[in-house]
Amino acid sequence: MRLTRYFLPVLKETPADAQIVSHRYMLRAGMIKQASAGIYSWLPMGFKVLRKIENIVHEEQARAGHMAMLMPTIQSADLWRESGRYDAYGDEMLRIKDRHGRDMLFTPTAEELITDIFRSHVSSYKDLPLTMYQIQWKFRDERRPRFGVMRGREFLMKDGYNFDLTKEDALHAYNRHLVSYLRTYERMGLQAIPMRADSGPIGGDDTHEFLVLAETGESEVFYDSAVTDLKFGDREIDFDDVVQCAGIMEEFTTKYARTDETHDEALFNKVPEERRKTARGIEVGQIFYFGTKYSEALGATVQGPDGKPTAVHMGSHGIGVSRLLGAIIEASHDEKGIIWPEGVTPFHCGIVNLKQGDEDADAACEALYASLTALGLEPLYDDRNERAGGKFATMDLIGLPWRITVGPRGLKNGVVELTSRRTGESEEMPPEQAVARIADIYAAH
Ligand code: 5CA
Repeated sequence: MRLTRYFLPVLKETPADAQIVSHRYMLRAGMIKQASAGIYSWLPMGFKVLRKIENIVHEEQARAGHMAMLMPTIQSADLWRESGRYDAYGDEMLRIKDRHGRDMLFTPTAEELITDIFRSHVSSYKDLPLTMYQIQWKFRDERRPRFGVMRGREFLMKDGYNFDLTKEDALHAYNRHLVSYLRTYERMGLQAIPMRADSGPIGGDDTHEFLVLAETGESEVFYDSAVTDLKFGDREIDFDDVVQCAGIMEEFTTKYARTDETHDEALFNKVPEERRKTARGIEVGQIFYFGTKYSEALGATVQGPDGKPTAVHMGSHGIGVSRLLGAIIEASHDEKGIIWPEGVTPFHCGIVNLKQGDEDADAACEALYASLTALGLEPLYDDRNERAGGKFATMDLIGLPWRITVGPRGLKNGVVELTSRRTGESEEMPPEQAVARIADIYAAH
């Protein structure tokens, strides 16, 4: 992409109403624009990162054996009356009437609808286990929408639902989700720590939230600092392997890590003092096991091996897809702007032409652009007729992890400069070598 053709409405001024850094940078980098309180338009660069995050979620869900599907955002109130949540959900639910006066709502989550699909089509235990998920917009009329995409009213969520014959099977589904989420977040360059949490309006006893540590997080968290040493890495996982998934679950959830909702001072005090940490965190996902709460309310039963009708055991599992953009920026930025992790960056690298209009510089930039593109990479070429300082400031703000700087002086010596956004370190090398280095870096992502 050439910057002169791209819609990147960068703001020079820091928006006054944005209180946290991710919100400020998302506005300044022209990624989002508020449409009304807690509701945003996603401009091309913001949308590109959103798509990258979605793709990682889809790939990791497929790896765990879960099926993608899509349910409507506008749902009839009838099902929610059946489950008892139409009233219980309170003011967070946006209620709508259609032209016939029928009660509809904008979905805040989808346990009811998926359970209805299940009860209409599945009647035997032989069709279990079953896990389906969607990535779909949700609406919650939050009392205080704030911090940009972090606490929106409209937000994009991955919500997955498992149906199992027994509690034991459903707990395997719970562990499987936990394991798959660990890998999902790591691919986005994040450490998200599973913490024992409270289930709120979703219900159930077993629930973990995934928290990214950040000063601006809305949750207060208490943890044993040893949890931050745990890395998921490149493990080979067989997601059907009950023992392996349970083992990883144990590894990542045994050490003390809780949100304020479930914090237990006496237990926490058993952690050696120097490892006892209090911090703030951003909740980027939550998994639930709630047994037969919805299957009993909505009559989702299957014929069990004994021939008797059995209510299925369920869980639901969410990832805050749009919130993740904010969380990633909170975890990875400096005073100049965003620093995208390679896994989610909107463009793989920037090309900065120090002297637009110089024949050699222009030709070298075009050649770099063509070679990177031919390798399946997406460069963003700053081909504007602007001062070098302005070009660097834009690149630093939008946070592409790598920058190739091309100028007539370097070209006389046959070199361009490759700069890491994270470390600020630069290295001179021939253009072909810069291309090869960038290709190598992304081969691992
Ligand atoms: N049905 C379950 C799991 S599918 C559910 O709704 N879980 S949730 O309420 O925990 O939401 C899942 C994730 O969505 C949260 O962990 C959070 O990351 C994200 N989320 C929740 N509310 C908002 C909001 N107002 N703005 C942005 N993201 C949100």
